Amino acid sequence: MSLFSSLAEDSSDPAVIIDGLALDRARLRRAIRAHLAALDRAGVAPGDRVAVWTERAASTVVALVGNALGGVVSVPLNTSLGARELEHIVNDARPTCVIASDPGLAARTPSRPMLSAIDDGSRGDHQLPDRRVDDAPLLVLYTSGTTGAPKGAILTARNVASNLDGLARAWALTERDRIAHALPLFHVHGLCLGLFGALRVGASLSWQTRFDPASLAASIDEGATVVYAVPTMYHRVVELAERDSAVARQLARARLLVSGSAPLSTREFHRIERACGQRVVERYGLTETLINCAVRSDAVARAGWVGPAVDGVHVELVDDARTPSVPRDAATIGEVRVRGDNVFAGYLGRSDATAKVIDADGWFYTGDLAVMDDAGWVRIVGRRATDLIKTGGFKVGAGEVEAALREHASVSDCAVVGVADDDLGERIVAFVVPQPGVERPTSDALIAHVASLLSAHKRPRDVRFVDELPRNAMGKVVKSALIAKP
Ligand code: MCA
Ligand code: AMP
Repeated sequence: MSLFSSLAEDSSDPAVIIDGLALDRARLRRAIRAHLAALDRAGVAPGDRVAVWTERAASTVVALVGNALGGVVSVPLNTSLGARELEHIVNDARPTCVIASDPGLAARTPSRPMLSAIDDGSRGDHQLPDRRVDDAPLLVLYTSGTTGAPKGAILTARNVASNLDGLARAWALTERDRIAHALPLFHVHGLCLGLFGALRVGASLSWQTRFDPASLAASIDEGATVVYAVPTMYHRVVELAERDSAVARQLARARLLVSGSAPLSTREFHRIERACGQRVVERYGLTETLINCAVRSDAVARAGWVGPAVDGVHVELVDDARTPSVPRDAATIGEVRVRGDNVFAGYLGRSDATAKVIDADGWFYTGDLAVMDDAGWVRIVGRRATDLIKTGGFKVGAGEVEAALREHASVSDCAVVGVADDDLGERIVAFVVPQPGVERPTSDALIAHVASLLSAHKRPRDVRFVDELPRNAMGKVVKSALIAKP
């Protein structure tokens, strides 16, 4: 079966609606043909890696879908990438070329040949290449770890297609659905589940390129049946729905509200149910494994539970010795490990790091701590690493932010932690020891400094100046003491 067979069929429903502008299947096919012709002219061959600046525009959709169909491996780039992170990704992924429409973005990646994504010179409706579901790489997605720079997770066509098929069964997705989301296209959630997921089942996608709670809710009135969002977005939508009954009525009309990328708090789950009568369906995944567990649309969602394994995924809880002896009693905590076609092909050029997370039997160790009940439902209760922060649904390594802060001349020492936050889930807070004899920087200057080197979402939201950091007898910073600080 091919990856996006629905694209070949015509439908009265648009394939993608971008900020209200509809792109039907014939128009999308034409734009993709033109894109593939441009890749050809640039000498890009199947299997090559091509970086795509994920601008908030139709050109991004065309480039990402076109690359997938042409067998070209996309490396999506967040448009807010700072200098240090961009340099790392380009050096690590070594893309054959970079796709950008915006001249400002094109100028930021000067050492690579540049392609403008929509070259609409072509006329007529041509057939698209038939991309089979194979084990060749489809995407390289950069994801943060506890230490060091982000690693490129290689996802194959089979990883993505098998997982999307499992999710389509879990949520009874069909070509009659319209999925609405306001997520970026440089991560699994917006790109794989949202864009590729809609195309795989033949549903239409309403992509809002900027998140606005009222517009996301309004998309349901405009025909969306399913909403994909991170908990921060649901938090902001329900704040609005509590004040505005029209918004609550819009939410009530959705067939399915799906939350993922971070835990949806019990409080928000109940608030949403009170406001609009809908129980949000949670699902749980990682960049490296796509989605492991999902509450099915025909089940009764329970606050805090992410549901059973998605079809095709094996999910187990293991103890510290990696033995699957953890009872399914909804109380005993173990680490989640998963196996199946969903598990990625490894980190680009990092067999050492890959070997740490995948064992000889193909089990991937998530680092997430959970309990399981006797029906196989999973509740995530924490994670092994304290140096990983989930903020607004984005994963951020504390070490990466600390390294960026240390590049500032006025920082002598620092420690970065995630502090519980009603809106973002976790808020990045930096504790900074100023360099003696140097003028103390403002918080805003340090925040802007981090944003200039990394992505905007990796910037601290708070900077606290301290004389020294709490350390244990081994000299290691005691982060729990910092998190506990008021
Ligand atoms: C503000 N901005 C700045 C600064 N201050 N830029 C530079 N320096 C500064 N000092 C800019 C930002 O660039 C941005 O601009 C705008 O201000 C607002 O940014 P921000 O404050 O970060 O937005 P927010 O309101 O905090 O964003 C909340 C959000 C966002 C919309 C919910 O966190 C979000 O999109 N989350 C989605 C995360 C996601 O997709 N995760 C999937 C991971 P501009 O507006 O121009 O950008 S995949 C995954 O986890 C797995 C597989 C799974 O299970 O799904
Ligand atoms: P990422 O690498 O950005 O895909 O982040 C993956 C991590 O997000 C997982 O290891 C979990 O810690 C967290 N995560 C994703 N979805 C959920 C969820 N529904 N509940 C709790 N944590 C989640």
